[in-house]
Amino acid sequence: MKKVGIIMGSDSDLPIVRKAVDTLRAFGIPFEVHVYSAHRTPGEARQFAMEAREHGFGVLIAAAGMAAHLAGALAANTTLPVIGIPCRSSGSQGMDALLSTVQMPSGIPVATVAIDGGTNAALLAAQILAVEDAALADKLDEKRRADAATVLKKDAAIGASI
Ligand code: RP5
Repeated sequence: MKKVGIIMGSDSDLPIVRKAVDTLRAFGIPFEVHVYSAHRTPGEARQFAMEAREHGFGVLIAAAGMAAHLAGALAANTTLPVIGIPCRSSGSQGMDALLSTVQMPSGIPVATVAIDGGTNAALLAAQILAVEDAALADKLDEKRRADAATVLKKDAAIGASI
């Protein structure tokens, strides 16, 4: 199976990245985690993206806060799908990172998940890999069924608690 590359702009983004890591682990998807900043280490971020395909990656996830250019900077240097996680790390509640990540110019797409959306970033990465992996697609279907069952259990219980 192709690997998922998870890049964060700072180790202060780790609590959000942890959610993505836990989700990928639960599905048995191989991954690598790195700290490369679009601003502080632009050369390393660029090189990682340029070599990602030949190094066996299928999807990249970029987590960054504030003026969050990491996802876009990676996307500029690869045609692998790039998923951006805007992180809440300033007084702007993550809106700064959301707009910086989502407002890409035409030609260089970034699939942006919710502010601090580490779990969905990993699920989207899994769904992309599952296009060519039937066993992984089955695992994703099973998770959807389990999640639905959890909601229906809550529905059954809600009447009694009100
Ligand atoms: C961004 O600036 C990082 O992704 C992080 O969310 C934010 C703050 O970084 P630190 O000052 O905590 O290293 O580039």
